[in-house]
Amino acid sequence: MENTLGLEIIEVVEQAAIASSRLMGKGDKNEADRVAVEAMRERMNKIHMRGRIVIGEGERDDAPMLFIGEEVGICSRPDAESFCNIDELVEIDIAVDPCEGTNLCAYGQPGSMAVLAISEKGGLFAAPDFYMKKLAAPPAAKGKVDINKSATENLKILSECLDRSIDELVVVVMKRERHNDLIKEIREAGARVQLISDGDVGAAINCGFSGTNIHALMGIGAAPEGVISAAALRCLGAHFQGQLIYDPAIVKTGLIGESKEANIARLKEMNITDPDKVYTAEELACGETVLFAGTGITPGNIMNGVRFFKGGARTQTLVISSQSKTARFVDTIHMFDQPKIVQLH
Ligand code: VTB
Repeated sequence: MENTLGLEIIEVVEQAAIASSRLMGKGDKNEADRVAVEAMRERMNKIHMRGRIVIGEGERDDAPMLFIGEEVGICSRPDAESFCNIDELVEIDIAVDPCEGTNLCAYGQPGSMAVLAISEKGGLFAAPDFYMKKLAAPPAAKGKVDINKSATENLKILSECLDRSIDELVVVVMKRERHNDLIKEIREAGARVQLISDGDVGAAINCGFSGTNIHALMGIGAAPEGVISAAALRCLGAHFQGQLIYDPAIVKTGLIGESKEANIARLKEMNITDPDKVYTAEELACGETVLFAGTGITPGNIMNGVRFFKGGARTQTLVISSQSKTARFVDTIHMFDQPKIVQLH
């Protein structure tokens, strides 16, 4: 799967990032997202594959494109039998976030990315559009830190695993009211906090690489993006745990409705009978083959953003593979003014 899809998947995230970056700093996050979705979908539909969106822009009714359940790829077309050997094609599940950190892009702030994760069918947890309590940490702390432990305890464990004192640790937390106690606790434990306004996928991935000066991500972000983070961290052998947050009183954003009971019922309908289950990276991205790809829209810690020049643009993409155990940084020059060879189909 990796060999045939790898390069094309890179183009999918590159195209989404280029589209969004044209709207960087324009103050319109919905438009920055819309163009990324459109570009991602257009490129995805040129790939010789049978893909299905498992994490996308939402349910069919309110998301016209890349909605959950949407089939993508040339071999999902109704006339596919005439040019694809359908039975021999592995069915692929895809989790996308065409513009992760839409606010960051809209306001020209660092850290927005076009991201996706793919796996064979059933290989990615179809997370509901809820929140998720997350804990990400470097490979050395994998399985040792624990989301059920307090931040103070986890910082002690991290300091042992990384062989550095607690005051040398940096924890990323999203600046939200719901995190006030967490931020206080981390500071009191002696660690330093990097507050971000948005974009916890990038922050989670930073934990997977040494040299980023980011040692943990703690706090509550969106659940679907948690699966994409988990896919990347699983491939990197780093730590990720996620626990669904279904009680609106905890997040207070109004985005997950008014009632905890109704949310539990919704989870039951999705066959999630233990709503408090803590998922590991390996459970959220359980497929045999998992691939993550992300292109910087605005500059980030480990990746540059899209840079335009006369007649083209330059992008940087991170591709992480569970199969080849590689994390590749792909630096691409896009020559817009050169004619392209048009592919058939
Ligand atoms: C966003 C976004 C994150 O979670 O904040 C969102 O920036 C949910 O949190 O990157 P709020 O509703 O409080 O804004 C993420 O999308 C991903 O987890």
